[in-house]
Amino acid sequence: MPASVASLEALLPRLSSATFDPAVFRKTGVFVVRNAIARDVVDAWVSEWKVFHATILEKGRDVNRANPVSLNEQLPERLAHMYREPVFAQTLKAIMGDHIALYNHRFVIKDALSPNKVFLHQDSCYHAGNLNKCSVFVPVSRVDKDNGGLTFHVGSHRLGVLGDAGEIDPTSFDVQWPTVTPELMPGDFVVMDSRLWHESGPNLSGIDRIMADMIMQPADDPTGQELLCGEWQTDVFYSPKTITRHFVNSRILKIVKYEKQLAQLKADMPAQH
Ligand SMILES: O=C(O)CCC(=O)C(=O)O
Ligand SMILES: [Fe+2]
Repeated sequence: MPASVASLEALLPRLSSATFDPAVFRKTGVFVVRNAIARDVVDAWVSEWKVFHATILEKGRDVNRANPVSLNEQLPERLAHMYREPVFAQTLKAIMGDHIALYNHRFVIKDALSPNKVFLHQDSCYHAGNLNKCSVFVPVSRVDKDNGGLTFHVGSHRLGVLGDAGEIDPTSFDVQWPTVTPELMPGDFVVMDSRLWHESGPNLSGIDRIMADMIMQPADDPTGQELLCGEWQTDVFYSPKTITRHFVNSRILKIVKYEKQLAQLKADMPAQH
């Protein structure tokens, strides 16, 4: 085992604490900040989620076909702007500097309509702009192994962007990273380097697993959506949400084209008896 991986094992007990430790985070690529959000703020999020979920479930929600855990529905006001709570940018200053912006804010949920596992992957290959982004995962319910909590492959961000997007085979590498599946409660949050490998199991307990996934980055990135602290460090911007319009041809455009062709071929096939 490389010495750097042996030293990661030793860091595991230190990647979860009431105080963010940037030196540990740089090596591990993941850190759990415990009990760090004001109780009244967290309670308001939890109760707003309960009302929202009851009402969307009543109507039946539109499950995202490409990524079932990623919530499509428009969030109510307070949940839509959770990322503005100062503790998040304040924490990230230690690794990103004084000027920080939002890249994307969404919810990733495992309820009765999206209970399945999420395969091992890194997020960076799906992002536009610079590669120094972090996810801040904020639980709005209990999160543990039984309801499909995230497992992180500690230190794997060191391999950088792997150059393709999809399910990673961890056994194919010479180096094996230690894994952690932290139990989380509302009030905690996780900081994860977007290059870090992560996955999650199915929701077996049936207790809804609800988390916000807010991606933050230094404010010099032209894909910034909203300034969180400091000042903008760029005067050019573009939106990652409509990225295909900037391509004459691309992998995404090809997949869309091939899927349409496949659906047409299936529709044209004589019925099987
Ligand atoms: O919600 C999960 O368990 C994982 C979601 C995730 O990693 C993603 O959508 O990129
Ligand atoms: Fe992910």
